[in-house]
Amino acid sequence: MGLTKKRFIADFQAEALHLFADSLENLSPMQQYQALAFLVKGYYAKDWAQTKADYDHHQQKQVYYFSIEFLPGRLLASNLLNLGIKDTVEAGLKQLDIDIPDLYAQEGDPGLGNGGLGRLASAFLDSMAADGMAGNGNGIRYQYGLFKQRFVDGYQVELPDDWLRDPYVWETRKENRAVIVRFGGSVYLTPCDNGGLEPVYQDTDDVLAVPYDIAMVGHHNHMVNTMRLWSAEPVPGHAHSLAEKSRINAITQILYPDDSDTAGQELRLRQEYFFTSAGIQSIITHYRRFHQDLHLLPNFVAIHINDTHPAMAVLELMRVLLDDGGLSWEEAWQITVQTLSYTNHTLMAEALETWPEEMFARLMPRLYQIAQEVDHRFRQTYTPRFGGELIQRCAPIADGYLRMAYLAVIGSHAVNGVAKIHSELLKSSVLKDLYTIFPERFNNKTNGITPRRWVQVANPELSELIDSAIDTGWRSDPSLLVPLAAHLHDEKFLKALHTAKKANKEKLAAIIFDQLGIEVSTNAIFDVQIKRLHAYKRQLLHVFGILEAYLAIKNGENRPSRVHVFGAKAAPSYRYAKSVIRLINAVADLVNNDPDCKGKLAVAFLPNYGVSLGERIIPAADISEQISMAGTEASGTSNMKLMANGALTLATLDGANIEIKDAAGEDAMAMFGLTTPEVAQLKASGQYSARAIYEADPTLHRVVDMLTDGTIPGITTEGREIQDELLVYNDTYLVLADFRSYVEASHKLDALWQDPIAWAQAALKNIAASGQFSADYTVARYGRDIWDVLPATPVGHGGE
Ligand code: CJB
Repeated sequence: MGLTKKRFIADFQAEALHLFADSLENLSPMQQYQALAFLVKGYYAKDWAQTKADYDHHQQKQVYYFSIEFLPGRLLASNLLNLGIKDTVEAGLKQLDIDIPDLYAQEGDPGLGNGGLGRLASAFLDSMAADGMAGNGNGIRYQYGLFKQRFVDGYQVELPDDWLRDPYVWETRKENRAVIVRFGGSVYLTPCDNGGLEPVYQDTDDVLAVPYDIAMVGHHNHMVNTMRLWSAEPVPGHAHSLAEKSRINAITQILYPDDSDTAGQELRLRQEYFFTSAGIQSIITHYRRFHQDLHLLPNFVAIHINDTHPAMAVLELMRVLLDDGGLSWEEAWQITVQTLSYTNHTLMAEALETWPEEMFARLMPRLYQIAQEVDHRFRQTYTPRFGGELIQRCAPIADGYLRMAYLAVIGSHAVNGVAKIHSELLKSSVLKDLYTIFPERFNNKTNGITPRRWVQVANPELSELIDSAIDTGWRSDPSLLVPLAAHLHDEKFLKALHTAKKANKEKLAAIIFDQLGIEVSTNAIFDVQIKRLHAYKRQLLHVFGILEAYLAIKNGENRPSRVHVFGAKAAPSYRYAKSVIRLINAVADLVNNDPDCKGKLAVAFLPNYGVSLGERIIPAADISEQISMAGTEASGTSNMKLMANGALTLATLDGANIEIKDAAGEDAMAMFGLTTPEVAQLKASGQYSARAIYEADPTLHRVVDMLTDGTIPGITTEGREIQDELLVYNDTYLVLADFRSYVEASHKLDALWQDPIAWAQAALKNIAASGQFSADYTVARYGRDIWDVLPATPVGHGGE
């Protein structure tokens, strides 16, 4: 977009006048932000309309990414970057004497997701736009996003995230595209004119689904895609009691704050049907504006099921094709399977959604009928070849429950995991039986991230340094980072890399001081673990590493100085996770207030981790902790973001860590711990004894004792609970088993730190190898292998 600084300033002043009837300098930073955001919205409006018109005109195949979570992050800076006007606008803001970081910080960060899954969905929308693929998001406009986290006396306290209190500039309400979603009531089939049967609905609860569209601006390509989020409202003209109205509004009121366990919650089931039905209906309505023949749907539409939450897309699409489209079962089924595809994000048993038949039938009676028929036909078709036992194990309905992951696999033509190891484990464990039946459907799509946000926007210091070494091509095609490795022996460059990191550490240190009152030395190693708090992610192992170092320091040992930075929210009902939060904060108090630790060891647990805080922490990290028990973390994506910013990964061979190792090289990171087969074998043997390890390792013994012996003040209950999990319940996630090798790997990094050039070389290897994890390539692979949608913009060489 050809914008001059002068023109921008004039536009900005005009927008301020238009919106607030005042001049820029009289506006609050929030008003200035709003004026700027509206202006930017105006800058891309034409492209947005044109992109939609072009898709329709060319009847390009469109992807619809259905996800119950999206975490887009703040959009102003990334929109400016994608429009190619960020430098110009910032120069203008500077001339106007506006504090740029403060202006960006005015924007709210929509927390419409819990963690990795939601962020991935948003990265994919960003990348589809960048690749020039016709990609749409379909989700929920929660009135309250994920809770805001505070710490009170070290405990997590959850506050509501009233993110719509200030108008959200980027959304556009599209009332003309609203659809009705029907819940409950009863349904029966009656003969219709064409000789078939048609369903008659009685006493249904109807809800109006109103879409809010948000632009997904492509990178330097004039393409603007759409994320469509649905809001539940009473149907105008229907007489609703107050209670009914509030029941309707409740559907899109809150995001469930548990990223893996919402089974059995009726409102959650309503949410799932709500956005799935609204999405499918609006897709079919749009399709029918251009096509008569529903058989051709898979040529023009790909619908992706992001985890099982939208898995009833299988049933809803069948319903529309059968009941509204008048197709036969066989025809409808073929179209459905060809149109749908499914990504699994976890092997954790509690995250594999199941719904009680009774609840499902009550809320969605017609879908339940269809589910029964799917189940019936599945059993009938495959039992002769695979035997009743196998079929019973993987049928969509069994033992009184609908099993959504199985339904998703049966109703999709493609099923993928999110890292190589995860995709293999799906085939050998949770989806083994369905893999036996449908081997050709299974494939891997390793996750990706968007370096535009995580490097270009979040880390300008590093970005400019990279430009100076290899020019700017990497900004559009991150695989072009590979030649950076030529600077491996360029001391000047390595020192500059160190300087850039240090500048980011200064900024993070200021935030740590500001929020926690802790002064940290930027000469220290910044050791970062940022992710949801889960037992399997083993923040506890990290804490044990800190306690090991604490004891060493108390013992007079000299270690390189470290600052441990945590960011993690716990599901409000997840007791163990909250105890670990309390523990981390208590250890922080212990260490940060001990004069012996001054300048040597510090712990900073920053509250309210999310996309925006991640943008501050990640550029400043020296070490990236990716320490889940092998075989539990599907992929991870903070591992990729941290690597791209030059952090060295301290990791188990789990998820995408394995692919990071293959890309960056084993000497550029520190691997440790039991491997997935070793974990499986140890568990299967029944020989694991956490207590025996505890008894045999004096340091570990001491560390575990510290949980309850009063060394760490204020954690009587929590310390006991955690200790019991280890010694009484025998340490489900093998923290004690991996402790020794974790500490050794960590010491290896300490040793490397003593040689700043060697450290910088390892950081450089990570940066140079990080381009392959760009989500631009990931979605291009989805397009090629699953959706049959090709990028319109060349995506470079990151493909497999
Ligand atoms: N994941 O964030 C979630 N929520 C879930 O319910 C299940 C999985 C995460 O998805 C990420 C994106 O695929 C993965 O990188 C991560 O390993 C997984 O835990």
